[in-house]
Amino acid sequence: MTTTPQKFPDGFLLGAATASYQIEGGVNEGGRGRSIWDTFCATPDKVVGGDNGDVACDHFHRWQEDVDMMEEMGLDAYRFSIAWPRVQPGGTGEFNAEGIDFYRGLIDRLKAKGITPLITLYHWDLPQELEDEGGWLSRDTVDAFVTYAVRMVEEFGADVLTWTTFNEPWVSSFVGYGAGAHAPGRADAVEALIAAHHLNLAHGRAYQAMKAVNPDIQIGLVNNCHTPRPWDPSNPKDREASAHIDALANTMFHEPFIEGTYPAILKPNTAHLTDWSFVHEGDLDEMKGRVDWFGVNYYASHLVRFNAHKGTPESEVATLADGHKAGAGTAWPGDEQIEFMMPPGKLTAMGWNIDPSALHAHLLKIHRETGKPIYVTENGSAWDDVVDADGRVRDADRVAYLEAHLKAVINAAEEGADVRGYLAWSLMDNFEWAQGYAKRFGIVRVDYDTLERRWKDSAYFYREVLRTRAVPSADAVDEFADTPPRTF
Ligand code: PNW
Repeated sequence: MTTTPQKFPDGFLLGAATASYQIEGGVNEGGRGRSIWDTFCATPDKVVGGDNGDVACDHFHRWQEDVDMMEEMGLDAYRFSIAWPRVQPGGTGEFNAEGIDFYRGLIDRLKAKGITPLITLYHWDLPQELEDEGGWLSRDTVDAFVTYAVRMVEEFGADVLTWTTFNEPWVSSFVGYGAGAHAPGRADAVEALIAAHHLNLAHGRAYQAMKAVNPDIQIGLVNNCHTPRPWDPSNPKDREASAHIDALANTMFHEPFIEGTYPAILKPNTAHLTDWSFVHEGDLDEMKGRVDWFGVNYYASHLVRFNAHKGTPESEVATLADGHKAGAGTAWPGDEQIEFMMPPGKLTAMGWNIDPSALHAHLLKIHRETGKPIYVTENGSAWDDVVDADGRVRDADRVAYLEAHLKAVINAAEEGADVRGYLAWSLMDNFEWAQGYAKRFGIVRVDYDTLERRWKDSAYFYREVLRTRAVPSADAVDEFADTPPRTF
């Protein structure tokens, strides 16, 4: 018996996402300045294989073909980020016309092909000069960000309506300043909280200033969601541990913009570390109400437990299996007796589990807690893909992951979550941060020797999703995969 596939709601945006440092390359071209990721990659033992973004996918030179490829796939939307050091090399002062022209060309071509551009202003590539002056520990960086954001709206606000200030402030602050596994590689739990607060403040201030330039734009904040569940739901200590992780990972990055408060449990839970005096009077007023939508980046779910004797052999830092535990510090201030347990089931090449039910639950949770429109701004999986003798990349695991998660999104929308779109991570294989090029998230394969793009089966599957506005069965891939495969 066949059932009619569920359709995406009318007007639902289906697309793919990337980020500047992960795909552009051209780091010394077009007047681009240095970013903290250039520095981090040049520091020994920070990135697997000593990889860096110098060439990446060479999108800086191949952007036209890349947009053509998106058109052929039928994408409604493309989420990309602007490299701040490309448009304002030092992070303050002069803007760089050549850098601005690069993004103008990209936006114009997307629009000419009927693809809706979504801009992210900050996907982690802070200009190095700002880091040298204290980075996100300094309120001067907050002001610099506002200036940069306003200028970008002046340049592109007439053409682009959907804007993101920050991609995953939790990662920028807690992995970059807490764990030390991302740039700038600092490892201090209190610095992580300070950086997080300043990122939130920068969002609030930039929101106000950007709206003053163009009240029509819709400004969101994109959060990587952790979906902690207590290891033993009947154990109150495990439930508390899970609530602490939820507050640090999720609520801390939306409650200020809805209620004008930080989650109540954070202060007592971190009182042994800080008195939170870095939150100045009036800061939270500059956040309350200042968000139009929330982005949800979802990959995996998390099992959390209390352990007075943390560090036992059976403990696994499952969510941090992507190298975040390589840093000297912690990504979770106040986690002295909290640990992440390896969830059951198959794991992706990142060591992350596969749990579409947690995406479904998280979308409904964000809907309940914020009432705002939601975009799934990233979702995808890394696998050790191979090119078969006939040139096909039969990434059945990625297709199955996509199918299951797209269905979870449709179900959440049908149950009332105001989900407006889904952006697959990622359009193509790219520089996976501390994992370098070793982990492949693309629905299109990139050959890093020739820079050729080759559609994986997941790209054909996604093209079919776009054509039918529904989720086809993963088994049907052979019916719509091209032979010979599309290459660019
Ligand atoms: C996101 N975690 O990063 C980023 O937005 C992308 O740039 C990245 O390529 C993608 O996910 C895949 O990693 C994350 O610790 C980093 O849970 C860390 C976590 C989640 C997402």
